[in-house]
Formats: sequence, structure tokens, C-alpha cells
Amino acid sequence: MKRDILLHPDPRLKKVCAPVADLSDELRRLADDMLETMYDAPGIGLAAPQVGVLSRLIVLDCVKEEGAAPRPTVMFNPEVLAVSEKTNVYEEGCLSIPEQFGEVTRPAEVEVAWIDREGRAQTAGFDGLWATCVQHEIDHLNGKLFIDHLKPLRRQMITRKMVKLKRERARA
Ligand code: K1U
Ligand code: ZN
Repeated sequence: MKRDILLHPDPRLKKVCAPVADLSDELRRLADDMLETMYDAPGIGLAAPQVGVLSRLIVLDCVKEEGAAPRPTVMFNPEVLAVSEKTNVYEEGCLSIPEQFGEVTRPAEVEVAWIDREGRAQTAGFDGLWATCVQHEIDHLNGKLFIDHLKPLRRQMITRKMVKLKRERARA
């Protein structure tokens, strides 16, 4: 089932999310719904607070090549274990901030630990778009948006545009 994606500004997008204690069928269903919502958007990642659930769960699939097999990835309680000194700049977007983009500098490589959909502990290294996206999604779990990495003036400008967009959508 596709879920509605919250739009910034929304207080739920600023909250630190709670760790998932036990994997349940309900949480697995939420992960499946989030993947469906992400592919439909379309996007390359989604975090639970973006669908109004304040739990530490993210999904991602950064395979972009035409015809390549998809790699739906579900991470409960993801944790960054190590980051590279080398950084990468990427023009990021966010499904909670449609049509707004900004350059964000982040570590180019990260090592992440998480619990997968089947409840198994996993650890892996990520680079390229996967590294950017997993950091963007983990930021969401800590109440941080990509615009929080931008200069205050740019952040205010984007937030004003979003307030206007939400007002227009509410009227329609
Ligand atoms: O968290 C989100 O809001 C999803 C976001 C993830 C993200 C994008 C760019 C850099 C870091 C993280 C998106 O998926 S925005 C949409 C997007 O980037 C995209 C959509 C279709 C094809 C390719 C990319
Ligand atoms: Zn986002």
C-alpha cells in the first residue's frame, strides 16, 4: 500500500526517531509500503518519518541504470560505523521538499551496520550515490533534512517556497 509523503515544514520531520525493538509483521509491512511509495514517487530512498512513522527504518535502491536488476534495501536501526576522509558533493533532492535541490558535501564512503528485513545483522561499505543516499536517509532519522546542510539564507528561501506550496495544495 502506497503511503502519503509528509512535506516540509512538518514537526514530525524534525524529530529524532526511536530504535526498532523487535521486528514484527507490521514493521515488515511498513518497509514494503515504503519501498512501494519510493518506487512510485519515484525516488532512490525513503525514511519512516517521511510517512509519519517515528521509527528508525529506511529503504533505498540507488540502481539507476536502465535494465539493471533493482536492489530494494531495507535497513532497521542503521548506524554509521565509519566514514572516509574523502568527501563528495552531490546535488541532493528530497521527496519531502519537491522540486528543490542543493549541493551537499558528505563523506564519499561510509560503513553502515543495520538489521535487514529478515532480522539478520548486516554490515557493508557504500560509495557513490549509495553513500550519499544512505547518509541522507539516516539524517532523516535524526530529524535532519538536506537543507540543514545549506547556508541559512538558501534554507529559508526553500522553506518559504514550501510553505507556499503546502498552502496552495491545501486550497486545491
Ligand atoms: O529521502 C528522500 O527524500 C528521497 C530522496 C533521496 C536522495 C536523493 C538525492 C540524494 C540523496 C538522497 C530522493 O529519492 S529524491 C528523488 C531522486 O533523487 C531521484 C528520483 C528519480 C530518479 C533518480 C533520482
Ligand atoms: Zn529526504
